[in-house]
Formats: sequence, structure tokens, C-alpha cells
Amino acid sequence: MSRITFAAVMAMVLVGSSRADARKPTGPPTLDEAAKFMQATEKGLLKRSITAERAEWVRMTYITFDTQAIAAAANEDLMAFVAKKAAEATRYVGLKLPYELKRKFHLLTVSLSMPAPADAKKREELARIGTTMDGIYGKGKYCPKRLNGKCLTLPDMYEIMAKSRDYDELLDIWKGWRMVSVPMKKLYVRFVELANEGARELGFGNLAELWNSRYDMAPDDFEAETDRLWEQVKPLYMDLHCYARAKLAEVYGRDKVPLDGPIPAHLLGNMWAQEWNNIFDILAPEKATAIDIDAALKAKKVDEKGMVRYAENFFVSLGLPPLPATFWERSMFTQPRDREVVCHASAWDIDEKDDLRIKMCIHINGEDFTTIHHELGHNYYQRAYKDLSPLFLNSANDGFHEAMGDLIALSVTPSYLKQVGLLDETPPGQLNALMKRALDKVAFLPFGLMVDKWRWKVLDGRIKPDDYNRSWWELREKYQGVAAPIERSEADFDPGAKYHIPANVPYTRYFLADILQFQFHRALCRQVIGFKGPLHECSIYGNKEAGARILKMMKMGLSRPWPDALEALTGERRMDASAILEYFQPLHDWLKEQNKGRKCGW
Ligand code: X8Z
Ligand code: ZN
Repeated sequence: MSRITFAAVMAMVLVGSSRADARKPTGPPTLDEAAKFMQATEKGLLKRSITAERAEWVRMTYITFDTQAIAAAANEDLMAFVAKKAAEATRYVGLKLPYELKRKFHLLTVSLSMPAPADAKKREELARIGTTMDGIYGKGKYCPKRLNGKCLTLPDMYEIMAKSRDYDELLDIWKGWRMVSVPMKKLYVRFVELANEGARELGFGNLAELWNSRYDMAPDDFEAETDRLWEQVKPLYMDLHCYARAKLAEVYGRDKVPLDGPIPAHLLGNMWAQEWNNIFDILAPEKATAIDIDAALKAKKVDEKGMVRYAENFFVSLGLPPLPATFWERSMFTQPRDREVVCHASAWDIDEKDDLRIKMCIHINGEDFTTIHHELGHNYYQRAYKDLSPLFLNSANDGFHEAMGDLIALSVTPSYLKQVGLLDETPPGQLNALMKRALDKVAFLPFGLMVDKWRWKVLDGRIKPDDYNRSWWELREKYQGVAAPIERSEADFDPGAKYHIPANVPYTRYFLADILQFQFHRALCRQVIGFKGPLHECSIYGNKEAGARILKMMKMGLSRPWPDALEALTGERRMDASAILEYFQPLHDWLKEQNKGRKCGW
């Protein structure tokens, strides 16, 4: 699958003027030489990745001029190494290689989400732009006049978006946060040019093509796969949207929420309207109170670390080992008061072996309880594949990594919460629990898809810088049915207000994870546990067989194509949204009933 072109060969020529050239192999390449080359490359790659990770950790937990410079330099070194080795690897094109070795040559070319051009100056510029954009996001604040000099950080604003039901206050915060991304626009335009140049030197048409070459199929086929999955789930989303819009119109008025148009993006309880669980109170189907994890955690006086202990305990109940002592010593669990950090949650494996950590600004609420499970899913995946060779140290595809912790969180059911003592009673009725979950998982689907629909078009040149913001809102409306609540222009850069754009993290992974986690859940519940009831009532808590099945797949890392990994866990070889549909079927039936007589869509 590796795609080496003339550009990559030229890059090899350009970088190939060092003293080491004298020792460069001559004559036709041999298998033995290719294997040795790959072994040395993986060793060098691992060493540089660890150095870069460590620098990144320090930067993200302490954003300063210096830590940004140190992290950029380490990343630059890593990018230079990959570019050089990928170029040298062209020597082995055409050689008949054993499967694993062939796979590694391909993985080398797609290993970086931000590949740099061979030109040292451009590489330095790209690395600097990367940390600068991420730094702007991390340090971003909004200082409303009414607060007389007091500024709000993103976690502060996140909280207001979740709790406030005041149209104008929500609008003010929504607008305020989007001022942070305005200065990113220029940087992003340059970022696209440079990263695309890096991707072209590796033999890809552009960076999107590189990203989409990581799925064991042609990039175009992968894009078609995402469309196929979206078409499967769209009817469910449309009914949720229709119902939510009608309820929001009751609260804010039809003049603010027209019943035939998109929903204003600031009314859904989330800064990006990506998950809607925070407006559950407006949308609850049943009067009976829903499970309130926020209240349970507070009532039981569970603190931030205590929340992480609950999640760890879940993994341990599946037969997996507890987290190492260093996890507790080195993780960042709360937002430091005295320095700037990137609060966006992440999971780390600094030495690719045992140095597992999470970085979060935990708040004691149900949403963060779920996110903690998400992050530990990354850590347990990392630990499972740690003995593989460096280029296989990853999940089967990036959606698998994102799905693992979410899979566990699907088993955080009312009866599980009762079992671990967080709830005294499980509330009756199933619709509330399903609705709460749908506002997280179903609402997210079109957002999970559109972020990269936008980026793919930006990266392949179909969207030009003059159209960045307009096209972003076009896609937001097309897929999500949400609209900017006020006029936007090209002076704004609203994509940059979402972490993964400045941080350059591909986003389709979350869309895939949203589908995959239900496929995993269904397989474990039906095949391993033999659970016959509705899927949303099944919990794999305490089931060692389920744990063994999960571990078997995680241990494969990236060594095999993802359909093999999917098969190891589910017996299926295709991504399939029928599991998420089955899970929400009772709610979907109810929504259809509610929407009778309503005109859905926008
Ligand atoms: O970024 C994340 C995780 C870290 S990988 C917290 N998520 C996406 C987001 O926040 O936008 C998880 C769900 C989607
Ligand atoms: Zn994640």
C-alpha cells in the first residue's frame, strides 16, 4: 500500500548529502538489508517519539514560551527523522517483502499526522505553527466587560454553556470563546500549505489523503465508508433533532427557534453543539427523575481521584491489572491554579511501556465521569500492545482507540451504579436513561463526521482560505442542522474554536468510535455474556470472559488490518451501525411517535 512517488525520491536526493552517504548500501536492495533498515528506523523512531512525548507533556501541562520552543524542537526532530527514513525507504519499493515488513513500510509513511517538508526552514516553521496554535487554544480566555477584568477560561465557559438557559448569556459566551480563534486563521492557512507539502513529499496528493490511507483500504473507499455509515444512522438523528428543536422552541420561543430551520448552535448545552446531554432537563421523556451521577458523586463525597478509581476498578473487574503507581504520581487530574495548561482531556504513554498518565481538568460531574472512562480506555489499550514493535504500537485504526473507554462507559448502567454503591436506588423507566445516552452518542454523530468533511476539503484545496468559515457553517447546517446564532464572516475562524483543529488531531476517529463501541458492546453482551434483554441494560462489569475478549483484540495493536481486530472481538469484519440502531430502538420508536404531525428537517 505504500505510495512512493517521484516527489519522495527527490526528497531522498535532497536530504541525502550527509557523511553517512559513504556507508549507504549500493547495488540492488536485499530482503535482509530492508529488514535491518526497518529495525534501525523503528529504534530511532521510538527514541524520538519518547523525547517528543515528554516535551509535549511538559508543554501541555505548563504552557510557556520556553516549553513551546522545546516541544516544537523535539517534534521537528521527529518529523525530520520520518521524512528522511521514508525517503530512504523508497530504495525498497518493488522488493517482495514478508507481510509484517511490508506493513511497516506503509505505516512509516503514514505515521505522522503532521508531516514536514524536507526543507529545514519550513519544517521549523511548521513545528512552531503547531505549538503556537495549540498554545493560543490552551491559553484562550474571554474577559466580558460586565465582569470588570475577571476572565473566563474554557472550563468556566463550558460550565455556563451547560447550565445557563438564558438566551443572551449563552450567546455572549458562545461569541466570546470564538474570539480566541480569530488569530489562528493566518497560521492555519500556512499550516495547510506546509503540511500538504510534507504529505506530497511522502507520496500523497495532500494531507487528507495521507490521513485516509490509514484504514487498510484506498482513501476514496474510506470516505465512502463514512458516508455509508452516516446514511445508516441518519434517520435516528433526524428524529432526535426534530424532537429537540420542538422542545427548545417551547423554552426559547419559535421566533428564536424556528420549527422549519436549523437550531441555533448555542442552545444545545455545549460550546460546539456536539453533545446535548447537558440539556437533558429540557428533553427528558419521563417525569421520573433520571439517574443523576453528578448528585451521586457529590452525595458520596467522591473527589477527582476517587472518580478515576471507579473507572480503574471497572477495568480491574474485567481481569486487567490496576494502573501503575506512577500513573497516580504523574497524571494531571485537576486544573492548576498558577499556570496555563491545555485542559482538553488526553491519555498518555510516555515511554510506550508503563509510564501511563492522563491529563484532565476534572470536574465532579457525570460528563467527566464518562470522559475518565474514555481516557483510561486509551491507557489500557496502550498497555495491552506495549510489547509489539514500535510501528505497531497503536490500535487497529484510530476509531478503535477512541471506542475502548466508551465501550466501558456503556456498561455504566443504573444497575452497575447501584452495584458499586454510587446509587441507592435505580430509577424506574427506560426512556430517560436512553435519552440521556442518545443526547451524547446520537447527537454527536453528524458533528463527528463534519469536522473532517471540512478538513478534507480544506486540505485537498476544494475549500479555499477565503471560504473557510462560510464552508464550516455550510457543513454544520447540512449534517447537524445547527446554525450560527449571529452573522459570521471570514474575519472569524470558528473551526479553530474546536480543539482538534489547532491541535491537528484527525476527527473521523470519533465518528467511527461512536459506531464501533456499540458493535463491541452488542457482541460482548450477546455472544460472551449471553444477555437477552435490551442492549442498554447490559453491563459487562465483572465479566472476565468479556475482559479476555477485549484484551485479545487490544493486544493485536496495529499489527494486523483492522477487520481482523474487529473480527477478534465481534466475529464481524465490517463496521456496522445496526448495533447503535438496535441499542436506541425503543427511544427511536418513542421519538417517531412524538414527532407525529411535526415537519422534521431544515
Ligand atoms: O477529544 C476527545 C477526548 C480525547 S481523545 C476527550 N473527544 C472528542 C471531543 O472532545 O471533541 C471525545 C469525544 C469527542
Ligand atoms: Zn480519546
